[in-house]
Amino acid sequence: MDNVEILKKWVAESSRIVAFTGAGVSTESGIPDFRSVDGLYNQKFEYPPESIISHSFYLQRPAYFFRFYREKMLPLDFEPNITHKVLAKWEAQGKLSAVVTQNIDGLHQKAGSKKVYELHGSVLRNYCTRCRKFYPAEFIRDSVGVPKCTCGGTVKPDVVLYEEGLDQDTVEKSVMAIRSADMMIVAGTSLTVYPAAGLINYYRGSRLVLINRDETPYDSRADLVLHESLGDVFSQL
Ligand code: CNA
Repeated sequence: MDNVEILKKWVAESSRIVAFTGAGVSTESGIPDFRSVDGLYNQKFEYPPESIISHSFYLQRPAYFFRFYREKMLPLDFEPNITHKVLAKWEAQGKLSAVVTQNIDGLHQKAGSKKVYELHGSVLRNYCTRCRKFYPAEFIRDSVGVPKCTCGGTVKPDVVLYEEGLDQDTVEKSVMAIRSADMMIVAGTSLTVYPAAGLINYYRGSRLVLINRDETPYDSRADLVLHESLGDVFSQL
């Protein structure tokens, strides 16, 4: 049996699949990831992208932060691809209990997934840091310079920047879903960003599947590894 056949069999036999996804799930929708050859980290900027999207940079140079954010991190007008859609279908069929994602693009929900734990937040939610008023992503896109609320406060995307902590409630729900999963599919992530990557350690089953074009530090721990394009794999499922 080849790897995709094994994967198909395991999916058919499972009823509490958890998908743990990263930026690689959305590259086939047209959104660049961070670490692929054509990803954001391999493009030339005045500062390393890791610095620009850190909390201290956001505080020190907000105008620069928002220019970069609008140009490179605000992926509006993109559509879910086959991977997002298959995961949503499995949830509707009662086979998948949750998607735990590092993505901030909202594409899992756009594909129809309901239970999505967004470890790193979402570009679709934005709040005034002073009065907590909500703003949609279009407000950030259409603003100039540092986006300001009517009260004068800065409107900040609900996205977890480097140096910022994860939302505890989201982490706890993710851990609960992963702990009770009978299969875990890790897809499109380099598994280098912590603490998110460490959540894999909560999986206790024997069907840990890694689907990623490049190798990851967890390859040797997985029960099945596919170094393939997600679109190629998921279009067969
Ligand atoms: P990453 O470190 O850029 O890794 C992505 C991985 O996906 C790489 O190892 C690639 O080999 C793999 N990959 C890319 N395209 C495909 C494909 N079509 N098929 C199979 N494998 C593929 O991204 P991570 O998610 O691991 O890093 C975590 C960061 C990236 C999170 O904080 C995210 O918020 C952030 N990010 C999110 C988005 C988004 O929301 N779409 C985009 C860019 C970065």
